[in-house]
Amino acid sequence: MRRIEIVLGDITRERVDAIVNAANSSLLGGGGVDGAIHRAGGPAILEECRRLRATSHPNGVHTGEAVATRAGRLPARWVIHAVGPVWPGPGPEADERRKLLANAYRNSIDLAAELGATSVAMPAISAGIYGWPADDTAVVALDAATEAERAPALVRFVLFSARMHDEFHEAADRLGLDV
Ligand code: AR6
Repeated sequence: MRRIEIVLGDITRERVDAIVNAANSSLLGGGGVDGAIHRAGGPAILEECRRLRATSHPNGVHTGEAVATRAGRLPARWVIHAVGPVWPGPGPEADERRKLLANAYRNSIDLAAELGATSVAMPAISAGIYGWPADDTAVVALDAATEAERAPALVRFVLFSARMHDEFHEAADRLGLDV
């Protein structure tokens, strides 16, 4: 049985098998949750990201895809670096990029399952610096978590603000989810 949780908190403190990072395609760090994860986890995470760039991902990670590293000093075992799309503003381009956002959530959940994680914590991908509307990323995230073919037993959304936490709960209500 898959359980979905929605909590308010700092993802770097999560005691789960894997946490998801809202990264960028360079994998070389940034602000927001990416900056917080690298600060809290220490340089081992960036070293591994650099190794991935030097070997399997010379051109970076495409939007919608995800790769895993160990988690350095974090309580989690793995960090899954997912790349979400930048919000283009409303219109047909947003519909196209929404598929990439769904891929980012789905591929992260799938990779967590592939690693053998029984629990994964996820942030609101693209909803900060990349500007994606909070209500929309919440629906895409919860759809991905319910529809993923394989997933850890626990998928926990860890939201950093009361507003984002409320948006996820409202989306869960609209989708009729028991969270
Ligand atoms: N725990 C949980 N959520 C957090 C935390 C935290 N410690 N810190 C921030 N958030 P963002 P994006 C929330 O901007 O929009 C970086 O520079 C934040 O409030 O981190 O996908 C990357 O390198 C927001 O709701 O990611 C990329 O260049 C959510 O995490 C770019 O930003 C995502 O916000 C990615 O932008």
